[in-house]
Amino acid sequence: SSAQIGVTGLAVMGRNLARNFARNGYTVAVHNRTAARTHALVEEFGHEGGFVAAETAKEFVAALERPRRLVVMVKAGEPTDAVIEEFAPLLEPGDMIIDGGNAHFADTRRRERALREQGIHFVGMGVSGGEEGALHGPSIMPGGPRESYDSLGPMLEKISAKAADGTPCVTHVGPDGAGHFVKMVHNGIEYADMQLIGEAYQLLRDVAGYSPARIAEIFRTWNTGRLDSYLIEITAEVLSHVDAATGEPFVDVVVDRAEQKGTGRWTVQIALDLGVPVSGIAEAVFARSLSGHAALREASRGLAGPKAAPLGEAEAATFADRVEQALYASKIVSYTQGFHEIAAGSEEYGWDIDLGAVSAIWRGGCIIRAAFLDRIRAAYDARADLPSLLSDGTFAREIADAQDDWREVLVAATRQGVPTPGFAAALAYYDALRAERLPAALTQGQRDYFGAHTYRRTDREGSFHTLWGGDRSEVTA
Ligand code: NBP
Repeated sequence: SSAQIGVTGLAVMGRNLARNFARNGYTVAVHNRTAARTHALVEEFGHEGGFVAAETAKEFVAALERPRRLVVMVKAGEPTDAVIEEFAPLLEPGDMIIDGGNAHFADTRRRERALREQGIHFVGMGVSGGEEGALHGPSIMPGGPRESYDSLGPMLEKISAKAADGTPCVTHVGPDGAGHFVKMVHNGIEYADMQLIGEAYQLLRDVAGYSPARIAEIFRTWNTGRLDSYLIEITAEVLSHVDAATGEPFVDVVVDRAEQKGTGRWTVQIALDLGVPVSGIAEAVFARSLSGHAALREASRGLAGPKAAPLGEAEAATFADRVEQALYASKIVSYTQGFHEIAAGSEEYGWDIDLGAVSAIWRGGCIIRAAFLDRIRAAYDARADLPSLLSDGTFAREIADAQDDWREVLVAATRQGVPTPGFAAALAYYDALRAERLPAALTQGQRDYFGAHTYRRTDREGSFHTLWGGDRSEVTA
């Protein structure tokens, strides 16, 4: 028993994570259902560090020093349960099973509860950064029992990404499903970021009349400012790429139907359950779904509407600046909504999640890494119980400065018929929050009319009902 950590499940993610541990000086036991993968890993990358290849579950467990740390990197869902069923009987109290897959946090809660009874520490661990991140340093979001982090944390801190200030992008997020919950919301925010970037691109293309190559240059410029982020950077790369076969811009030869694996959808489903308005993330999920409805889109192609007429050169440049403002303001709203969901999940499940620490570990390694996250961290560090990111003075001021342009962009989009559900949902959220009065009062009246659901009054305590079918007098409910 010489290995400090073990990884089972050696597809792209597991293999690269195992290599990352080995490159950082740990001896890593490696195992995979199909042993060929295990041998291939050791053959190809054995020179990178200390690997112990295990063919069977028994050999794998025997190779690990105690308390055992066993990382599971298999396909989320039933495969994870199958692996737990296989390994749990071979483990002893105090050993750790660390699930690095994209599990649903409710599954993680269930698994944690079951394994706790056997004295096994189950760590649901969100990992972001794709295969490159897994190898060179991901952002890591471990949940589970606090004491497991004491022994696991230092290893994770070694292999994780480091923020610009050198801080490891990993923290103990909270008990049981907290880590996977935060990873889920990370992915929801990622969907929203991508949708907003997509809308900015479409506006620059159709309203400003710019070519993909020119838009790539604009994104490169934006990437030197407050929008500095991995997603903006790769957007410029994708937009400037030219298809070798046709000589056309790559973005023009790709079928425009976006796919999804499910974490964005989960973010919205859970938000609905928690009653948290994540309208921007929802629009991003729906936009992908709509894009995939090929037959529906085909059947709707002849519907009436304006055709975008590109602006002149000078106006286009002004418009591009406005789009940057709209994108930035909408991004603030997306993160506001995502952090609201984390706060609500933390409250519901008693996780006590430190929102500042979450934004800090997203500064490096993960897909949404951005300079912006440092500012979110600063906002929560200044006030841990910030009711909303929008109530932070800096963000409120930035939105105030951006809003005229944000509105102008939406006017242009609406006039020219360019769909901008993300920008529009973000602005509607902002305007709804700042509204003195909402039509929810009318909604309450309607509900009372057809269903006697009662309402509260602005001037007196209590619940009331109007006798709509009678003399319309008011009674106390
Ligand atoms: P996959 O999600 O493609 O899973 C393949 C692995 O699962 C193989 O090792 C396979 O073993 C194993 N496996 C399956 Br399938 N069924 C099994 C079973 N019943 N018992 C034991 N092993 C089983 O791999 P991946 O893309 O490397 O992702 C791994 C995890 O990391 C997933 O949960 C994923 O959602 C998550 N994740 C992925 C990314 C990414 O960018 N790809 C990023 C972040 C998180 P075999 O070799 O014997 O078939």
